[in-house]
Amino acid sequence: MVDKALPAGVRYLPRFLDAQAQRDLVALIRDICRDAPLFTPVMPRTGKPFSVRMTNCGPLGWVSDRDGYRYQALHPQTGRPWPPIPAPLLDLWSGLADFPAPPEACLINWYGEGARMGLHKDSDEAEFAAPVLSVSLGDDARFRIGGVERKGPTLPLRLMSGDVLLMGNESRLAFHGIDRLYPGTSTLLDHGGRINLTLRRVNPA
Ligand code: MD3
Ligand code: FE
Repeated sequence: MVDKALPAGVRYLPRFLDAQAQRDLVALIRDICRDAPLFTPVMPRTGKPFSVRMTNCGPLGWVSDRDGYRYQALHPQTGRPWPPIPAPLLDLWSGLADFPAPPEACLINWYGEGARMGLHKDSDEAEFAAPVLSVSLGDDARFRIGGVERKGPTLPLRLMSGDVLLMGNESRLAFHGIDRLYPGTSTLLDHGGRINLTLRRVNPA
């Protein structure tokens, strides 16, 4: 089983969400994007645009611009607070995260054809005792996870629509990224592409 080869601290729940739960989430995300439009983040200093578009829901949202990476309470373009995290996602966290406080941020990543996310670690949070909970929707993607050092072996994992992945403990600060999409592998999204949701605790409980 692929599960056996996963790094310590990773919990992989393939197809945890059934087709109806996936459709319900897509409808909720569509509403969120009407209020908090997707934006194209840029790399700190260089200003190079990401190929992934993003938005957030929750009291805090993750942003990247020329000034750096950070969490903030307001959408960078509308200046409004992010919409709340929908109840089904809060329930998912309560059921799976094994952490006594709710997530503060849900980063919504939208991948079109050709979008990818380079190897990185998620370290802008102040609370690493909480896991990151990820939900994949739409087209399959090749995810890659390594260790806490950038060098060293990485393990590829094909993420599919409805998959839930929890990164806690030893894996919380592991390097990871998305190598590529497999276009046309899901009919969930009308125009194809992939959505990834990551629920995060930012501040200590
Ligand atoms: C492993 N997103 O938003 S989700 C990100 O599919 C991010 O959009 C990818 O990496 C995506 O930061 C991967 C799976 C994931 C999320 C967070 C992690 C894996 C992780 C944190 C630590 C280790
Ligand atoms: Fe990440």
